[in-house]
Amino acid sequence: MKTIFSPRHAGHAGNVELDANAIVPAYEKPARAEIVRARVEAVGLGPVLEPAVHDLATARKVHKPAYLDFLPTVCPEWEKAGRSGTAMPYVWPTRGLRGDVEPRSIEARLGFYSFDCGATFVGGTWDAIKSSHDVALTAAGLVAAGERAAFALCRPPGHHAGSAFMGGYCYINNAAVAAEWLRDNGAARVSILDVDYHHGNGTQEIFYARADVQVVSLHADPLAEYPYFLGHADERGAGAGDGFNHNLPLPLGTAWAGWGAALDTACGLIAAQRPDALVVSLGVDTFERDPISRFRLTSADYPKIGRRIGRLALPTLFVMEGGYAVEEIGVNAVGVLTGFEEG
Ligand code: FKS
Ligand code: ZN
Repeated sequence: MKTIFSPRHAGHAGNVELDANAIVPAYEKPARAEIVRARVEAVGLGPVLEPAVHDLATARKVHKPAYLDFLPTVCPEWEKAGRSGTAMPYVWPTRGLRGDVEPRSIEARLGFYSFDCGATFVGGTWDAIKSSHDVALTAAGLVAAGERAAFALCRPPGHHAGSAFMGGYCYINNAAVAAEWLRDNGAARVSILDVDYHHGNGTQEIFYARADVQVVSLHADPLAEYPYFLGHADERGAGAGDGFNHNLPLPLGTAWAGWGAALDTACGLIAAQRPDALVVSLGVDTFERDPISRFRLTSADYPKIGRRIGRLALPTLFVMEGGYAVEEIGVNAVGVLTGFEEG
């Protein structure tokens, strides 16, 4: 299968994150994407191509236009305010505060358009966000044109980004934009399978009231794990979308026995939906040695994930999400893709 990759991800670098009790270098760093690309080349998965430049017309359907317009203004405004280094949100309009009045200052607008402090900005961040979006749409185009599968090697990731908020290293929801674009280009029904360790709260929020995009997610139980405030099993969709959202939360410490069984359940739900295309939010932070996660999948398990997804026999777009065990991220992510091709 073809991989779409943009070197422009690399400008999103040198940012820091707040890690409970310390400011540390961001876990979501450029080496992640470079190591996955190197592994794609090492195993000869297929050609690695740069994305075409796309407009934001589809992104403006899944995100609030004012939110998208905000993203490229962050760094210029941050500098105008006399600040330097990483721009990071730190104050939010939570319960009891006004969430309907957009403030003027950049510090406040960062909080207005986020749910946590995990979406940070440095000089190259907007260009990387836009390139990641272009990667997803270019790869979606390959699937719409008849390829059995394509790999969007997105960085930054997207599944925590909702209609009007960023968070958890995510800005534009690449998988959601791709799913929406596939809907507009011949797919009557699309399913999204999110196998990242963390619940894809942004993807769920975006499609929650829709029946044409089914969202199925396997993730760590939000009672115990980030993003904490969404991802429970009783969230089944709303209105026309009732019954089209499926959460399979799993306990911390889950290994292949429990995870593989949940994947089987998820694939059954997808098969029953009979979608015209599948978008996989591919995170490999389910790995036993991931530094920020607590599942116990081994490198040998990732090809099994790919084989199971391949058995659905659907046109499939893989969209890169998380995975922070940088040394093994290439073997694990590409393991899913080679497993898919064998199956
Ligand atoms: C360490 C605490 C972890 C943020 C976790 C974000 C996870 C992001 C992800 C994505 F796919 F989006 F990249 N807090 N400071 O892996 O779900
Ligand atoms: Zn994750």
